Amino acid sequence: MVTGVRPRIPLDGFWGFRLDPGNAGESNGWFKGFESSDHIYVPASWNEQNPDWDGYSGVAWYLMDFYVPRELNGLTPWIIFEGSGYLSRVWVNGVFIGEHEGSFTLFKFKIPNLNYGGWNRVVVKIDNTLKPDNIPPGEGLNATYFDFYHYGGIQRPVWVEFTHGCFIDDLIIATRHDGYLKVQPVVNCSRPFKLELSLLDKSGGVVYSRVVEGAFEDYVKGLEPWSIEHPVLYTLEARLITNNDVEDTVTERIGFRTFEVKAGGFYLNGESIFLKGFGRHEDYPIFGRALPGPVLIRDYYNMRRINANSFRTSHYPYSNAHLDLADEFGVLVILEAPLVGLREHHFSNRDYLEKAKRVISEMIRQHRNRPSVVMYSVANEPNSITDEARVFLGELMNHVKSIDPTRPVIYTSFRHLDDKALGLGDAVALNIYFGWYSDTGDVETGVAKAVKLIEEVHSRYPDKPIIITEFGAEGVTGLHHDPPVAWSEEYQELFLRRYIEELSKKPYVRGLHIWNYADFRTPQNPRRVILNTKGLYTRDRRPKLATRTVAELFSKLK
Ligand code: GCB
Repeated sequence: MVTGVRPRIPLDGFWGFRLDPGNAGESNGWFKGFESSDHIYVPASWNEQNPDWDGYSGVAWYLMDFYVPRELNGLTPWIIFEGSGYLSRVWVNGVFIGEHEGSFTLFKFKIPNLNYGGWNRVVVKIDNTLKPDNIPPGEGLNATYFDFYHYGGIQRPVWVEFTHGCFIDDLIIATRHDGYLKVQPVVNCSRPFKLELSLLDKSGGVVYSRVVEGAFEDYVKGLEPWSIEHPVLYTLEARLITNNDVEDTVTERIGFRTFEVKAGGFYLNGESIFLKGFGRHEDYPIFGRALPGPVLIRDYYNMRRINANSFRTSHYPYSNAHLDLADEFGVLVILEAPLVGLREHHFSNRDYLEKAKRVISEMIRQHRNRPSVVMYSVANEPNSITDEARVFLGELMNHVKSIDPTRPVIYTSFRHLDDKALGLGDAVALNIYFGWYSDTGDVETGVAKAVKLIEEVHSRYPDKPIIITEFGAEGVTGLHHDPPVAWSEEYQELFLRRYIEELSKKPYVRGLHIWNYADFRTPQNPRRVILNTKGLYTRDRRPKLATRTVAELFSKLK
């Protein structure tokens, strides 16, 4: 997503907060302001900031007062939420300005009534009630249709930003490693305008410039491609000119790279690449569904140490900061929509399909210019054993291609050979747990079943590479046992080692993503010890026994 070089007032910090279990705040006028002695930090989930809010998933209110300097008068103000929810309703100075559904995509509203040279009040009502037609769906905090904690709140940054009347709303950019560059500007302006574009290298030198009035494509000479080893980024700067005045300036960091899926596998810049890495989560003690900067940095260094080159944003699109670092570190990302836990009733529901398309559009719009994002996943483990499910997933995939034809698309399957949609993706993505959920305690039988399964899948879809998007076993940190029995760190190590050794022998398996990078919180459930402990690292990022093995095996996968 482009960043405006614009005046901006960050609203991160301590906000007023109040739970509203009876949903009475709106009729009592809380949108003008409310009495409360509770405090909360934004961005972060509310749950772990106070033990009393931990298991709360209903309505809650946020309030922040902010000062706007007089000099900004005459500009157009926007309030921008990078992610909050599940439902967010927003008022500024007592006036309702908009609402948004979904926790993981950016949204913004124009503010019609800002006080300049004075104080302003933003009030946000969040409703995090889990319902069967939410994205993702569920029926309560411990009755989710998915295996991660249903955190709530304003979980990503919030800010107020100012534009002129004419502004650059977006730049849709496509690149290839041979220097191909395509830019489609989306400009909001009713007057004649032109755009001055410059491409800058890391040191700020202009390597290409051009004046345009609309979309164009070109080849830029002398560029260094973006790759895993050398993730070279350039800054595309666009200035909007009307009557010789610069009305707006935006920038986007881009990289020149080509990613393709062919029968032989995945190709980055024309070279075959094995995707090794993880499914992950945004989950951290106290912060909830928000990873603080130092943890993100640690995560990327850990992934580098362990020789991973990729991850999937299971099971929702991650924050801008998270994915900015993927661009910087040269990590490939499968960007997954928050469509996890879909059941039969979703597939027959046209309104749900439209809602799913909307969230996919928002996700792609936000992250499509990133070199790190190489593939989309439209859903995780839909129960796709009916023709209706196949049609539904097919529509989602067509929707993706209609917005962004430059990237391959998959969904991840747990119904395997019973899955009616398996061949629809550009690659086949399987989540496999033989040796954990079945054949518990017997890794060899589990691995043998996994091998048999992929042989059968390959014989059905010989033209599609296979990526195992999940495989893993619980490993409770500090729990040791000889022989390796289920739940011990030794069992987890054995499970991962044998899966990687055997599955990587198949030439058509071109990706192995361990479930999961780190332990993460789950609903309360007899199969979970507060956390899902399939992490290779603990929730606070300490390594488990299996990390050394995985680092060594990953180093050999090419
Ligand atoms: C899966 C899900 C993932 C779970 C995992 C598990 O298949 O995709 O969300 O956390 O299994 O550990 O059961």
